[in-house]
Amino acid sequence: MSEKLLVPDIGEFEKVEVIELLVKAGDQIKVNDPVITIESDKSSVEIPSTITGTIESVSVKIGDKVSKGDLLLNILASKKTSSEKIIPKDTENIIKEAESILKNKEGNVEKIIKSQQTQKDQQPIIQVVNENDIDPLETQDWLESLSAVVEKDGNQRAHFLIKELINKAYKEGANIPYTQNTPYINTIPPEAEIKSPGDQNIERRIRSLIRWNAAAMVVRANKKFPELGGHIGTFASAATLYDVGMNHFWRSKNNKFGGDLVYFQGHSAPGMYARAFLEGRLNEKQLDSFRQEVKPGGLSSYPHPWLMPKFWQFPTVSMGLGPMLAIYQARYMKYLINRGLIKDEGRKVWAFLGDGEMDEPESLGAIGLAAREKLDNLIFVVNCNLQRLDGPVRGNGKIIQELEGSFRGAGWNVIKVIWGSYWDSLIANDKTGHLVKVMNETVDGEYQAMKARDGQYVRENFFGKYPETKELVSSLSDKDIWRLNRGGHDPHKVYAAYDKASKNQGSPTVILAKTIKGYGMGKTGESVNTTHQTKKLDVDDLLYYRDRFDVPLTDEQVKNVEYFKPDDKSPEIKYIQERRMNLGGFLPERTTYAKPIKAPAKDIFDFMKVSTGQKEMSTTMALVRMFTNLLRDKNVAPRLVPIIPDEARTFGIEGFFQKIGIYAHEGQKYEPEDSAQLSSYREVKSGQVLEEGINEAGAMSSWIAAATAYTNHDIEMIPIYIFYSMFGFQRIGDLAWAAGDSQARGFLIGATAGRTTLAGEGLQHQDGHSHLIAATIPNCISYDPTFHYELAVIFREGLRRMHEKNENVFYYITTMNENYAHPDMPKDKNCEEGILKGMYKIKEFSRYKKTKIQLLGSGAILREMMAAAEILQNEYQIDSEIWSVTSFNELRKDGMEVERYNLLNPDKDQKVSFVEQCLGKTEGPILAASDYMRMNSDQIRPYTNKSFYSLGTDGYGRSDTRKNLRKFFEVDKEHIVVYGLSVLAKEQLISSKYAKEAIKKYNIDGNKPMPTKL
Ligand SMILES: Cc1ncc(C[n+]2csc(CCOP(=O)(O)OP(=O)(O)O)c2C)c(N)n1
Ligand SMILES: [Mg+2]
Repeated sequence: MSEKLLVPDIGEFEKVEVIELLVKAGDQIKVNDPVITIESDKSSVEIPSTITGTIESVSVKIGDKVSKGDLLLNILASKKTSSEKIIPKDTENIIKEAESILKNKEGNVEKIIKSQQTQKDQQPIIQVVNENDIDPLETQDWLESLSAVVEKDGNQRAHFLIKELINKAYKEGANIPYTQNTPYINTIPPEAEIKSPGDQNIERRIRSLIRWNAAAMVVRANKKFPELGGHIGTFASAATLYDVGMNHFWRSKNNKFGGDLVYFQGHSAPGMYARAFLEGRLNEKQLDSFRQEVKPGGLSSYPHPWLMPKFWQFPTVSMGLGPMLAIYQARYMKYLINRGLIKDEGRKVWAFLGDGEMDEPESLGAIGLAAREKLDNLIFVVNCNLQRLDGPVRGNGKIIQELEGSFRGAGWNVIKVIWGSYWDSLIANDKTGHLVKVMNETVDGEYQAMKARDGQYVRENFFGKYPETKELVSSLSDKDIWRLNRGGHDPHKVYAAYDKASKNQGSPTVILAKTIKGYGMGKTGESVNTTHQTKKLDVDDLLYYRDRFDVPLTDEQVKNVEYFKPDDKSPEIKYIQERRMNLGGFLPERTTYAKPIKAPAKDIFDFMKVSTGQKEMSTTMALVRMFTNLLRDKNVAPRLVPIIPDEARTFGIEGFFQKIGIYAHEGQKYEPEDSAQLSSYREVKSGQVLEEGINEAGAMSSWIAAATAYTNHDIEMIPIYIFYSMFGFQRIGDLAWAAGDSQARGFLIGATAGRTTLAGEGLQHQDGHSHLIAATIPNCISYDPTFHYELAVIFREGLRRMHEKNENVFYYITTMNENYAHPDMPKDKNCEEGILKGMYKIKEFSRYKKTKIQLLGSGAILREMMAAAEILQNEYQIDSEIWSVTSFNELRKDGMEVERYNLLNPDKDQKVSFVEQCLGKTEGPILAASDYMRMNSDQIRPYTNKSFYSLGTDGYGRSDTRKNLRKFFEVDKEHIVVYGLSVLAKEQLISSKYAKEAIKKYNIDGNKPMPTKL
């Protein structure tokens, strides 16, 4: 039966141009195959078929303008498709998911019953009632009823009743929020702890050696060169947290398994090196080159993949970035799984964070996303040693309780590991609840001070607070009291927490582990405010440290600060090796087995190398057209990861919503308001677009995860993050730096770029410096193209270098929203090379052969240069050569290198910079301009011997028309003419009267202050 394919609802657009016909009469097509591409002045989008069959006739041609309801194709339908409502592809998945949820629910009931049974055996924790209690007897009644419920029906029932009571109270008007906190005790009661299968004695010995060697490497480095620095106290507090993970939980990448991903706390790096030393991965010489990296083979101060590319996986030392990067890493892992690109092997992302670090806004900034996305592959371990660099994290409060509230409120599974095993019996004997009361009441400042003193002090100031607690420890000696350990130093408690965290389903987990900063460092270094800075230990401290951890070294060896590594055949080394082999290999370790992606054939970009004729478009739109084409390349298409922070419509890429879908782990549970439209908002579990919301830091973290998938998941991906250029480097600069360190590969697109090109948005939005910030990152390659063919050449080369040749660079490309016609790509064979190196000659005016000027224009301002050149020729008989500068940054890099070579090789043939190769033999001075600060073009000033002048957009942006803005910043064609004439006069090539006349002619006010002052 013959059916008609009509233009669907395309939103507010009408009379939209057909720019591509993707099918012809006689073709077989299926539902969803794209048939034509249409383009409005803002965006281009493919129209898919809703009919399967053979095309009888095509009713439109390129250049036609179409609106909703117009006829596109007549199709001989092979199935009755059009009249049936198309069932979205995902429906089947949704049904399957629903079924599996139902199944799980059944299983959950059993689990709940089981957990109720185990809970039954647990001791209820009795809390002492508040001092403000007006009726203690009534309180006692309620508490006893509750205890009876716990005993008879278990915790779940008790919890249910409490919740009902709260609801009731709320309805009756008592709307005081229910606390997010639990008492200041461990989340896992002793009876529910899963026991470690490890040999505790041997593990303690190994841990002691790691502690010793970690401290020794810092002390030795600082003995040699006191300027080197380093940290001892942080790892001392975290050794058990790392060791339990290393011995029992963290699985390495190997040929059978993708590996867990661990973000180590930056300044605990010495501990990781010390373990690698025992594992035989590093030798003494390498330990001795800690923080001395200039000679090859040194160990970097902190985790830096750039400096130790086979060891470190994640740069974490700029605090606050690790937590965000880990969350987005876990989310990206699920993305790859849901898109079917990697297997679901139950891999985990672990992130180690300091309690002080949690004050960074970024640290908590993305925890809501982690819960929303149900990232049960994510485990945070916050080492709560109660101290940061200067002093207590929360002297007057309790960091663990505060973090518990924040994480629980966000929907995380919270496991508190506060007290060690020695406390178990005391807590069990706390029949009156006064011990928990003291624990709740004591603030972190006091907890810290206690560990800087001794057992007697703790007896008096902690247990001495109430007669009941004093009595509780009456039979313990001061030494016994001192031995009461903190949860984070107890391998049993840590094991139980890790085990529970690893098995948690449906939410991310945070482990809040209480420890002591500088644990074991004695009087000078333990729990004192200066612990963080301690990098030298004197002989007495070292002897104490040795004795504290029973390190088998003689006094002499201690005095020499010798490392200790047992014989390879010793039980310790055998154990450590065996544990790691059981877990698949060593960690951290950075490898990649990703296959390169073949760059698309050149012809995929051919359409961008021919003139657009009369048609005007922005480079942003040209980019979107290019993406649409790339999505037709079978190698590239599945690997593209478009990332957008809520600006798809700004950049005209909302067509991707339907075409490749927005990633949503739960699919789409609602029918979108615009479901009838072609670019309707489509969320899907296997969606390709990462729509991050108004969240540039999150979007950048996603980009980093995708841009390093080649090493973390052994799959090469092509992330393209498109943002308002002003909210790029300036906003997320430190993450971009971390991306460079991580050896990220991918594209950053600074759209709506330029100080005068984005006209109406004003000061906050107009970027005149992102290229300069981009230039600070050594492996970031940046371009400011003007025409669509430049963009095509740059993009293809980026794909080739990064994703085919696996160079560890990333690209920053600015695109604009100014519409103009794009010319043919010049036929000159050197054009392509010039585009990539940073400049090429685009036009020459040589009618008069008297006076000449070299005009260099970049991005949006190139067209002003071209217009000015025409005026100079026609009205002033000045010839010119116009150069399109695609990258001042790349030209500068070349210039620096050439200059350096020449200075270091004064006796050899001197090289010539690319700038000089282009301009050296040309006539006349140079006038350069871009839509960025003068500093941008000034970058190449040293690399040419010619006179050089620059124009730019220094100063704050403001809103106005493009024309007025360019006039204000003096980068419009009239100013270029005036400045050009003035430059020629200054160089004594023409009389100054021409410039003077032009100033008058164009109404230029010579007394106007610099735009930087306005
Ligand atoms: C963004 C940032 N600011 C400052 C620092 C310097 N710094 C390194 S460690 C540290 C204190 C860390 O305290 P905490 O997070 O509690 O870790 P701990 O050493 O106590 O485990 C500071 C201020 C940094 N690395 N990164
Ligand atoms: Mg701390």
